[in-house]
Amino acid sequence: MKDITELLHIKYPVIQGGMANIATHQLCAAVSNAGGLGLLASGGWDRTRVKEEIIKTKALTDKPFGVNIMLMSPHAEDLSDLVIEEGIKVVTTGAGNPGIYMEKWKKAGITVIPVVPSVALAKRVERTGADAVIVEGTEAGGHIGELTTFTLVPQVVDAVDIPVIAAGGIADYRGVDAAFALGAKGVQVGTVMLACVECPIHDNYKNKIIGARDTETIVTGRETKAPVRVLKNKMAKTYIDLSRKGVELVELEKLTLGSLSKAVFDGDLDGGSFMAGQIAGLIKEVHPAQVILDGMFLNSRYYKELRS
Ligand code: TUI
Repeated sequence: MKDITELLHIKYPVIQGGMANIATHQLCAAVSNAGGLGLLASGGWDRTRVKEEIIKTKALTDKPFGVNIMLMSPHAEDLSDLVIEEGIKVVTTGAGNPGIYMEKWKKAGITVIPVVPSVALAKRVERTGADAVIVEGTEAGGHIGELTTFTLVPQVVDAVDIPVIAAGGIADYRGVDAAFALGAKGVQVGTVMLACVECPIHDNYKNKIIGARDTETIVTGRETKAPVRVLKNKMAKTYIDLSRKGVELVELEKLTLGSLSKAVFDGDLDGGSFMAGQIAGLIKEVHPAQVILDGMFLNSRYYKELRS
């Protein structure tokens, strides 16, 4: 089985999560320049905006980077063609089954790595040609599945023959070593990159992450098809009340993305949706992307073994 670093032509076996409104050219290029695989997010953006971000990223790095396509996005179909036209080498997907796009992406020579929340979907995407899977546990921030990273990763490792990349709850070298011990060949990180210098979010968002306690996240919309993990605040309470009252899912999705923008751009502490994973409580300082990735891998026993 190919090593993730060989598959993706990167130094460290780490992918940065494709966080909507957050994973812009600044963050993506910083992670790629630091030796990981930076990703541009696409949730909430149309074709024109994603194309702009791709052009800006290409100007900031000559290292590989990828695009994440959030499959619930109304622009997913458009973006599925854009990545081919722009010669993007790696596509990750989230929030759905990318089956309908697989054939054309594979024909275009794209390395496709879907995020999966279950063994069943991991097996299905392997059958349709996925090169690897990102197995995301419920510890993650944003839209999540039911199972924990600790339980899901080894089950998927046993069920598929493609490399497994673990996500959800990983923010330092101990998380990396735990993921590798479970059989993963790489990790994806999101929350820890929110607290990186190059991450273009409001300071209130970064401060909320580094000030978070272990119990600070909550899952909104558990009764909808799109549960989302956020830091607790007034907005999270409003969302939970509305979804309990049975408000339509599309309305809740609009509310989610709208309030995410309020968090990211305005730092609106009451009205924003501060998506973050359970590992936020471990993150105490803001560092450059390079310092975060060096710390994760140079201290990792498994990475040292891999290199020796
Ligand atoms: O996608 C994410 N995290 C996200 S997307 C997002 S934006 C958003 N906007 C409005 C409502 C909800 C979200 C914020 N955070 N992570 C990857 C992920 N994918 N987590 C869970 C899944 C998933 C869930 C079901 C992947 C596939 C899936 O398949 C169901 C099926 O079709 O079989």
